[in-house]
Amino acid sequence: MKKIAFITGVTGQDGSYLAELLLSKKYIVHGLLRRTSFLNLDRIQEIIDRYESKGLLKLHYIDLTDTSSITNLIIKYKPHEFYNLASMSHVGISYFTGEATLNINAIATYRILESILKNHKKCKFYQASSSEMFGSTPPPQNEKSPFNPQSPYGISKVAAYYTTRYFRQAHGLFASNGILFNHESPRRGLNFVTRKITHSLARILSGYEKKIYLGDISTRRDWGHSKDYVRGIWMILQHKRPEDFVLSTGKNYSIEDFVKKTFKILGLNWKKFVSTNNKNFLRPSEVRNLQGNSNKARKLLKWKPIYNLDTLCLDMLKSDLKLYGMTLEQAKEKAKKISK
Ligand code: NAP
Ligand code: G4F
Repeated sequence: MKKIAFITGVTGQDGSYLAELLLSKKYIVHGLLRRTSFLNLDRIQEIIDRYESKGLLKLHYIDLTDTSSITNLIIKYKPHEFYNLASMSHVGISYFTGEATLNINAIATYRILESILKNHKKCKFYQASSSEMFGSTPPPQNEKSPFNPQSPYGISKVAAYYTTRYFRQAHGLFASNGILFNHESPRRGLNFVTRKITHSLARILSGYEKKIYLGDISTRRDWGHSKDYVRGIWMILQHKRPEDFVLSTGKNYSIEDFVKKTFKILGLNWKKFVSTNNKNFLRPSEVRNLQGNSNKARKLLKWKPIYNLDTLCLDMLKSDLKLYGMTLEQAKEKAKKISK
């Protein structure tokens, strides 16, 4: 019998890669998405075209503030695995939308777990926890490091993390947290810093923009590739016991390093094209330094990332250049002209 998986946040970066991975492993995937005024299926259009008519991918509208919209689907389809990836995932925006962020990220996790407990206790549950929970705790951070969240987003993720542990410890659910450090890809949202840099650089070369306006570029992150991390997410639910795991590369770089690497691919001097410390992108409190220790996942799950920061930057830049009709070689030629 085919396994059935539910994915909230299927239209997002990780949700789309995870859906592809599970379909390649012969799962039947149910993607749970919210209603938007303009359909937002770009990241999953390819798998919709390939799998929906065969009944292998089904999409359902839900609302994370509406328990019955989720409960009805759990009762009807009895999923083997439930991946809770939906969230208001932008840290900077969470300072302006704190209440909604807590509702979607934290209380919805409680709603889903309570529904699983009442209606389908055998279902395994994955919670998308975040390195942002460590906040000001100095690196390296692992599963035992204390949480010191610095934003409404961080607070919401800590609440969801403990909710997941509570349903595991008090009620015996197979419920696990993946504590994932930053991971990026060509499908990353445009207002996260890495994609903003690669996408804006492609626009500069195409003549649509002159400069990239950033905030604090001295903060440090441990960046991996989403494709590597969704493989780890799946492995966490295949482990024999429900447990919490950090996924990270173990290396960290500043935002400035990311800018330098990306511009270097095209031989451009970044200082001519980047403006920093713009107040629109500064946060009331910063997470300055994230660097994960993922030894537990590497040992118990045999997980390890394939991409490093150089291959990640190249993948993202090439993809954004392609969006603007350029190959890497053509972009290098244009770069020579604009740097004169
Ligand atoms: P993402 O690209 O921003 O995707 C978020 C998904 O959540 C989208 O499908 C979005 O739907 C959905 N969503 C947001 N608000 C919703 C709501 N009110 N109701 C229903 N769906 C809603 O994020 P991601 O990078 O794939 O991250 C996946 C998860 O991992 C998130 O929970 C994030 O917080 C967590 N995480 C991410 C990272 C990272 O570095 N990427 C690291 C640690 C943890 P729309 O498409 O309609 O907006
Ligand atoms: O790309 P960011 O917005 O990612 P952030 O805040 O680290 O959050 C991401 O990673 C978390 C895991 O640790 C996830 F849980 C979360 O969902 C999300 O995926 O910002 C990275 C850094 C920050 O220090 C920010 O202040 O870049 C700095 N930054 C500087 N200029 C900027 C900008 N960030 C953004 N988004 N835009 C700027 O112009």
